[in-house]
Amino acid sequence: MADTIFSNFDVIKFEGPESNNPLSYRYYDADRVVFGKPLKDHLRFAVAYWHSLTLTGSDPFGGATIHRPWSAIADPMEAARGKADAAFELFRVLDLPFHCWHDRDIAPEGESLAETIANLQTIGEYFATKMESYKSRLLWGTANLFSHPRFMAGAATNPDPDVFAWSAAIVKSCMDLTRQLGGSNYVLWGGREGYETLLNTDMDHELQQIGRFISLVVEYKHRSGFEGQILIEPKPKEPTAHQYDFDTATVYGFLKRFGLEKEVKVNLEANHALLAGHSFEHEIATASSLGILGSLDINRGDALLGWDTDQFPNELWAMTMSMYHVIKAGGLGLGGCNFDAKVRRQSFTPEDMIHAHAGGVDLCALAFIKAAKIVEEGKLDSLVTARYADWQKPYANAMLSGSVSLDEIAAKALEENINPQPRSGKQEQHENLLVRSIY
Ligand SMILES: [Mn+2]
Repeated sequence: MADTIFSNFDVIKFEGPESNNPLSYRYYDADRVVFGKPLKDHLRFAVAYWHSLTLTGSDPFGGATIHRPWSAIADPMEAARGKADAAFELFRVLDLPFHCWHDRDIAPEGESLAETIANLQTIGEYFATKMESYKSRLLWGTANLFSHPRFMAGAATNPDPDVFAWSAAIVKSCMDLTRQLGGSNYVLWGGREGYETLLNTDMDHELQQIGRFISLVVEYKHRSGFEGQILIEPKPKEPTAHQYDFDTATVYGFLKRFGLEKEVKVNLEANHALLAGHSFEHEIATASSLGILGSLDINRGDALLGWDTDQFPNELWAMTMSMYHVIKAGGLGLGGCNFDAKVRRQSFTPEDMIHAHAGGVDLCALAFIKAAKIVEEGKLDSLVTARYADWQKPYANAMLSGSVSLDEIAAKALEENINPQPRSGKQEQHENLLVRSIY
């Protein structure tokens, strides 16, 4: 094992809620069986390579605070190997089943397109060797089509067709590596797929471009024999003023327009939901209703800051609601819970990184256990079922099934002189149920 900044830490173990060890799991008992399956298979936790190994704590007002020893290595490919050594040591310590990457997190850009792709393949082979001796597997791969200046006007939606072609070549190489490393999903995050101003933008043209791009990706998925899911990650804004993948409902709209709604699902992020003016559970429930729930990016935003802060989650109420809707949707399948979360700028030590993940994992595990209990007890469900019970009556059922017309409904309503009375929504009763189940 290489000596890295994470190598001196022991594996984080489940020690139960009474443990005084801050570097332990209190609630994440990976093998605990819930609904016939161990927690680790429900939650499928993943460590995000970019936040945990790449970002340095810099923000628009200040530079790096987090020391990355491999950054001091002059040869970029050696630096990438040093980073991978540290990454797999972090995965060992956290003992979580998966990790996720962008191509630029794991391998450096080359002097040409060919060299860039070759670099990725070389480091990919290094990853394959690592995965022989470490347990961590690939939840998903993705391409960084937003950092380099060539992407400043987008990737698939760029007015320059050469950028579209470059992006296609890069995405193909990332899909190939994801398949070779046994990844469960391939994610498309349109970092700059949007516009700054309509004054210089042909929106319809750009929408046609992104529709074609995703169709090409889906076609290549089938031809290359990749058995994982293709996912799009909605985000409403930032860095662009308006992104085309605004939220789940918007993504579904363009998937439907291009006939891709059975081929592509969504990777939902809590902070992106907030930026779109939604809750995380709203996005999960919407995706579930549309049949496109794919995977989760676990984090939280800051209601006071209003930008994408990607903090580790610590809100039990919100996460329990989210996990409740995940369970109601039938689970995450090939997806999982990826920590798209970063430590704060002042938390620059390797130990801070481990505290952050340990807490985030425990919060999600506890939320899942609580949500499972709420589903099992069935009290909340039965209140909701009761609210809609009258729809089981034959006349109501006929209105929904399409067997009666608008004028027939109108005639019957008049004939029976119906006079609906207000019914309580019982919101506080439902809220009390949730609070009593959580605390
Ligand atoms: Mn985010």
